[in-house]
Amino acid sequence: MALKNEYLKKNYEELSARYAEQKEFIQAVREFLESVEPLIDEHPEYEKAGIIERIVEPERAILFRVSWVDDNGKVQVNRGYRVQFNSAIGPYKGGLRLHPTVNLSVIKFLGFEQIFKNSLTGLPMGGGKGGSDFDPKGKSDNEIMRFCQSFMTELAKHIGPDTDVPAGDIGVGAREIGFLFGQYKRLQNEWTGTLTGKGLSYGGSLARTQATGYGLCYLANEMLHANGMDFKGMRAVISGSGNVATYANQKATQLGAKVVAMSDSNGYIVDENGIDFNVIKEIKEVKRARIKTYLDYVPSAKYVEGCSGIWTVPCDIAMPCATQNELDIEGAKALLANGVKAVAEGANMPTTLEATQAFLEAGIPFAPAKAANAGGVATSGLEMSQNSMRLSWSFDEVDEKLHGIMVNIYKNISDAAEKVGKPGNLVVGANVAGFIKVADAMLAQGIAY
Ligand code: NDP
Ligand code: 2IT
Repeated sequence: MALKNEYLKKNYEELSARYAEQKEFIQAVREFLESVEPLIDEHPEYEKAGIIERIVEPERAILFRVSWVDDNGKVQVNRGYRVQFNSAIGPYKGGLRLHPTVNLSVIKFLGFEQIFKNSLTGLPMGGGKGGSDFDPKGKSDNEIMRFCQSFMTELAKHIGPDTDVPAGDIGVGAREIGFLFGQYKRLQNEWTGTLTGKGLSYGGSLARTQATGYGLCYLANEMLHANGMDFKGMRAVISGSGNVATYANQKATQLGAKVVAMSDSNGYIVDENGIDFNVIKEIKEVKRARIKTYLDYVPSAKYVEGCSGIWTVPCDIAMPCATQNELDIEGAKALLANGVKAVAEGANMPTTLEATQAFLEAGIPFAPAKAANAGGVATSGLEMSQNSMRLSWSFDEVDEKLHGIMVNIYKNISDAAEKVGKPGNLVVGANVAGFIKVADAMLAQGIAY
């Protein structure tokens, strides 16, 4: 798809020249601009107020050195990032990613998408993202702790309960949030809910751990129903085996699907009897082991080296839940050839632009990340509310609110798609619906903001 609107074209060309090396960021912006084109054509006030020029530039990007001492007494240095992208509708909100592939482009694409995702939740949260190129794999608990403390020593200067509220993402789970929170509290001498995804004993919300995977299935279920389908009896393939994938497996199974394949960055497993949630949880949350270990528990399962082959496993619904651009055109072709009926993105931007186009052209219902994985940050928003009110809701209360939010998101994005003349195109619907609220808030708050 090519941009036709001159204003958008000019913005895209200038941005891709200015940040030529930031491939992931440019990719995320491209999809967004293509989606909002019909809206921009109809609303000259956005161009007049320079909304696009402003929305593609972060309000603030903080880059910092993170030095820490490893178990051998050696000094290590990593790069830390926090991109505070947009605070028009609420304090910056978004996860922290610890992975060797983290760079400014990755954090900017994640922060950019977070703006619209958070808007879709209906909760007052702006967009932000952060992280570091630190690799948690193979590090001891003490090394993780020292890294998190050093990272937070700088980050603490820039965040706060009404300023910026980080959470987890790849490589950041309950253990890391605990270390980060402890250091933040030590430095500020104040207990506030400045991080979400906290442990239940110190202000965390029930169901936050499950929220992204559950929310993904709740939204996917709405999409399936709207297209005369149901999880019941479906074969599902879920890539990844981290937080999102694990709980997507549990909920998809509860809803009647059979999850036949899951993966990590080394390879994938196939279990024709349906992958056992409890085994994955044990391997990943307790043992922190590789997915290959599944065969020690279920010897009848199969392990295949290399993660990209997972898309050759025949399935009715594919749910990429690992990382960006993990589902490319080759993967899409394999899925389509095997008769895939729906795709729902658990990870952020897991499907390349070309692969997304292939699914849309084939008429496959496709739930984009911004909408489909918004259940995690939505429940983070619910954690912030509980912290502010100094009370805790039950698991069922939070789960019910999460379910309501996902049903609402589905409705809003499908309505928005229809309104701009692209019925059924949820990529367009999610970008348009997420954008309108943010753009209108920016308009109301004036240019110098
Ligand atoms: P985890 O760290 O818990 O798990 C990540 C999983 O993805 C692991 O199985 C990991 O395999 C795999 N993976 C990571 N990077 C790569 C890579 N470069 N190539 C292949 N596989 C990879 O992270 P989450 O489950 O939290 O996050 C997964 C995705 O979901 C991310 O895109 C994240 O941004 C997104 N997301 C997360 C939310 C949350 O609440 N946690 C909310 C919304 C979106 P390995 O162990 O081998 O590295
Ligand atoms: O990508 C995401 O939405 C997250 N990693 C969750 C962010 C959050 O603040 O809970």
